[in-house]
Amino acid sequence: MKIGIVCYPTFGGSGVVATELGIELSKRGHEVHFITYKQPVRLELLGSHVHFHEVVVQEYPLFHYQPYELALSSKLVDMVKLHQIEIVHVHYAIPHAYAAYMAKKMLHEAGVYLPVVTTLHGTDITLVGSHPFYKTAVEFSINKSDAVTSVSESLKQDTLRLFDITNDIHVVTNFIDLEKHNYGFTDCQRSMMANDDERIITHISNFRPVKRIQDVIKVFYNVQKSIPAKLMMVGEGPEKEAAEDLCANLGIEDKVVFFGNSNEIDRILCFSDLFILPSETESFGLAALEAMASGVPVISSNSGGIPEVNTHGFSGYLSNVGDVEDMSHNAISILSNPEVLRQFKQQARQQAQKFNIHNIVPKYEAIYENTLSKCMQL
Ligand code: GMT
Repeated sequence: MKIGIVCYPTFGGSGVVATELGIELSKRGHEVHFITYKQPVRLELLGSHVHFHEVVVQEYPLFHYQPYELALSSKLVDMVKLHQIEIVHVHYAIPHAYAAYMAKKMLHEAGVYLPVVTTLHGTDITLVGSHPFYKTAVEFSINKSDAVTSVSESLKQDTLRLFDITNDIHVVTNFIDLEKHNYGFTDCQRSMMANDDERIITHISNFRPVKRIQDVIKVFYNVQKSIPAKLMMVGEGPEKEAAEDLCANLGIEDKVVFFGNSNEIDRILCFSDLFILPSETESFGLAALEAMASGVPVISSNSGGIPEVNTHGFSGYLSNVGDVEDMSHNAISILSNPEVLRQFKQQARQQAQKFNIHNIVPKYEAIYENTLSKCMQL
């Protein structure tokens, strides 16, 4: 198939999922065209099966807001015609599903039928999409998509609760390429980060309020009082400065490393002993899955789709949002006993197997094929 993929090319989970999906589809023989404003961060492999088409928005002083969705829908029309793209898969409803619908309409005028698959990722529904400013257009474009998927059952239920949805929503969970996460990798330069007797705790996110990164620091503060430990904070975002201040106020700044955004997530996870994800809400929690794939157990909140990813007492533990005491207690219970830690690490890796890329990507292929054949019959 010739498949167009529209996504945010930045460090967010939806962009990572879209990129990994495109790479895997290309390995499975499909021709993949990424259409977005920048080459996706994890897309190193451009080749005969993977193409990138840049959406350029010309700055014009009259516009207070530059019209990205207009440029995107024009680019989609042009690329579909030029490369005979058969189906387009948009990740994150805003504004991608809306722009794809416009492209579909324009192509229809030219006698070309373009089926659109929309994947809902989380904040496009729970935080941003359901806001009255956007709701009408988001609901419309979800209902006009030829197929809709969501990354967890929890997100599907949120979508049905927040919008008036007339379309079916298929749950296709996020996935992981286990071969990219070298469990048992020994050359991970752990000694550069911590002493042998110290445990390494890691958090990776976009440091937005929804991630509750102050809770990460507070849990770490409690843990390091009884177990020698270091904290790795990976990412950039609006809450970073406040988190640095909190570390200074608690007197633990020498035990916390702020990395910024990193392309070496697997290297950092390789020397981590525990991952903390205390989010207010999370449709899935891809970062937790990446941690588990590297054999890192997860201490998380129990909100949204996280319980579908992290199993309490097996791959880690779940607590109520904001229950720092419970999270600290759970973290200490895993880290204080080497045999318990070894077992949780093994179970975390086992849990990640449920989301093996080789089992999930065929589900998207089946959706593309069904959508294409349904559209042929119209
Ligand atoms: O977590 C974010 O703020 C970024 C956001 C995104 O658009 O990349 O993540 C969402 O999609 C990810 C990939 O499907 C999910 O793993 C995250 O749980 C989801 N974030 C939220 O629901 C807050």
